[in-house]
Amino acid sequence: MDGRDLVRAVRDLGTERGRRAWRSAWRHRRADAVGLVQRGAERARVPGLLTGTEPRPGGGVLRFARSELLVRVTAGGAVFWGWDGALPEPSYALAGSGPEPDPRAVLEPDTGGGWRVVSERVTVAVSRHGAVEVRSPGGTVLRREFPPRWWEPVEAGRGGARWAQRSEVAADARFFGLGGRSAGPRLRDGTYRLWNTDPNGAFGPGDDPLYVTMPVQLVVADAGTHLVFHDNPWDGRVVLREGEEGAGSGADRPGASELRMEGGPLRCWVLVGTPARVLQGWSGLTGGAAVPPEWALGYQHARWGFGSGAEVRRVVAGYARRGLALSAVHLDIDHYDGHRVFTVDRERFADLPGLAAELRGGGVRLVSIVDPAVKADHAVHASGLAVGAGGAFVRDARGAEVRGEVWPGECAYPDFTDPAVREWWGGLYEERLARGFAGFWHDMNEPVSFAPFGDRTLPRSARHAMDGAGGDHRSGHNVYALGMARAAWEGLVRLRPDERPFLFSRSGWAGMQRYGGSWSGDVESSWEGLRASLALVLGLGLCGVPYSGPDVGGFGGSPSPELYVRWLQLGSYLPLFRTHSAIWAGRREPWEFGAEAEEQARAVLAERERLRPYFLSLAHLARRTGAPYVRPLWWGAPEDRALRDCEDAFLLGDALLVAPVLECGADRRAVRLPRGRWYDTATGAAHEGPGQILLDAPRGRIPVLARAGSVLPVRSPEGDGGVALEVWAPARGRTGGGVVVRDAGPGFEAAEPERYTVRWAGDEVLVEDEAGGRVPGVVVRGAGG
Ligand code: MIG
Repeated sequence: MDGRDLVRAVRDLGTERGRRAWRSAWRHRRADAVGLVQRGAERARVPGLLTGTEPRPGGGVLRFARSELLVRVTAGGAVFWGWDGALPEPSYALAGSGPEPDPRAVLEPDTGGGWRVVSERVTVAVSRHGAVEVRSPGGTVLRREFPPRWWEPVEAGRGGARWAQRSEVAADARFFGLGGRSAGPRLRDGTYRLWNTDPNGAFGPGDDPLYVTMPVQLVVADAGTHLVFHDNPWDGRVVLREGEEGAGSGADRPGASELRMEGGPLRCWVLVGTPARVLQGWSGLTGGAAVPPEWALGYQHARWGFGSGAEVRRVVAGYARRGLALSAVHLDIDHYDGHRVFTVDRERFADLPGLAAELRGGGVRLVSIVDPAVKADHAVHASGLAVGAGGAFVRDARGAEVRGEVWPGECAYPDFTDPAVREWWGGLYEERLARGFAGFWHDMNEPVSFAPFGDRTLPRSARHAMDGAGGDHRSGHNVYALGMARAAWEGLVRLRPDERPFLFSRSGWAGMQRYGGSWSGDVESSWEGLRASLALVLGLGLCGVPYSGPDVGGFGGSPSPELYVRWLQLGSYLPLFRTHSAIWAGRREPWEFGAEAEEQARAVLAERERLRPYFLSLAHLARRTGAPYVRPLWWGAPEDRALRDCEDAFLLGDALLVAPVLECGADRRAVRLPRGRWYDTATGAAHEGPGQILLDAPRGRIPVLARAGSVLPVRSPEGDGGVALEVWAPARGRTGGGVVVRDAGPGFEAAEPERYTVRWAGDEVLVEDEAGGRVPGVVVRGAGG
């Protein structure tokens, strides 16, 4: 424990909750002392030399002296390989059973005694020592994985193997992903742990790991882009070192990544291609992202500590009176009865259905926080005990319920890796729907158990069903929140089949996008926190989770009006646009920051409303194509190194480039442009990329540029609530176009993409639909220049 933890631990002894947390932490330590098998002496192993091969669909099995490797290239170009008999299934990340093998991909001899599988999109080559290379169709090596090493207990029955694998990438490569990392989006040299963690208080750029970790790396280099996913939820570490060109005596030093896992299968998927292709492949593997309901793309206000229904009414009325658009209000744990999940404090929130209906009349939805831990004295606990053979809650190695300490007091934890438990839990949302809640916000699901020392989660020896496979918390921890999200999603779809659920979760793992999004958790109220919150959204998007956003203003502090407005401006271009704050933090209503800030906020909220159809279209496109709404500038030009290193701006869909102000006192900023013409949406001025320009960024706005030729759906200027197409003129002699998806309803109705082309016809910009028909009522901008 470091000094800060020690101080906290001693201080905690002075409170009842603190004393209970001490007891809980001791219990967990004891549980592990008796429940975790000591590994004893370990023996190291490497594959040894290749002894034989056997063809299989899409590749084959390569036998080595002390291991074997299955290589399979699939029809879509995704590559799977698994050591020691690992297969693609079972997997918590995959949406189905994985793509079919490519019938044309066969294992054939390579030079140097190795073997390879050649396919249209990728070549996989295996050396006779067990190194695996992924090459582009042109033969360039994108990634080289050295033979893995295992460490196994010498004595049988003392646990599985730990393993490590080292890889190399190009010297110019940049690393992204690994889930939500505050230090990103570009992941610099360092160690990144794979263990979902509540940082316990506000976090900044230096805090790692955070709530959502994933063994997913997106690597961008001149030679190409690839995504590598080690499908293994165990605790692990990734050590990254960027390469260097002309290092040492002028030779390149490759980029290096080393993965060390505490257990679990050694298997991985690799996707290669353009960023768009790679993300499309990833969403094909792990499932399309849930499309949030239309209202969840509007502005939302949350607070821990609203205190009462009356205060909620006051806040909502404040927005309405000032004509500030508000889409939803989120109730935190203080609306529960004694912090018990699925209850309501009837004194302070009397008639919640009435409040919900009243807000609904004004177009405002209610969202409920949902914590996984269930207080031991709660009726929900009793109902959980009746689930399946042994009850719904996680047990220890001796069969006793594992108890932890959370907000309600002593709690039990549903085992979301058990299908019967998921079904029971999903049914509990019926109570929430009956109270009038329209959406759900999952918190504390790393999962957290307060502890003055040791890990603030369940003991590693705690048992999980692991969907029939059986396991302990070492394998169940990182997929805990994923299972909770699945339970809620499936329950909500059962309970309310005609509406898409709105769900977002603090913790999660690869594949969580199937059930909803995420948010950046307790990001600190500082300029560093503002920057970190963008890094998280970008990083999660590149790991396949497109819907997320920060607590506007930061979680725990009182931002200055300037910081608040800058945060609101950034947040308004991110999918989840929500302000939130801790019970001890300053207010976040726009009018609390003075008249000037209020006016600036008004413009921000109005513009978000105008762009809401665009966000909805991006949500549908994210599900269909895997492309996140929020993309790094290099998305369409990964070979542009300057873009690769640009971390303070992003693309919103195909049409917009957003350059938030992330520095205190700035009133202009440099903006790096990808190739092509870009219009400053505030002035209409056209700029030609690639290159860097300087733009004004007065307190009231941040630079937003529109790509020439783009088409985006916006709220109609007629004020009738309809959708209009906004089109930005292509450069003369060029054409443009775009894909727009509109909601076909609040449910799962198929929404068909509409494709438009844009061209000059004489002095006019013409927009045509797929049938070549001229589209009327289009707002054309940028045609004057
Ligand atoms: O231990 O529910 O990140 O958004 O307001 C803190 C209270 C628990 C942490 C969440 C935060 C939420 C708070 N929760």
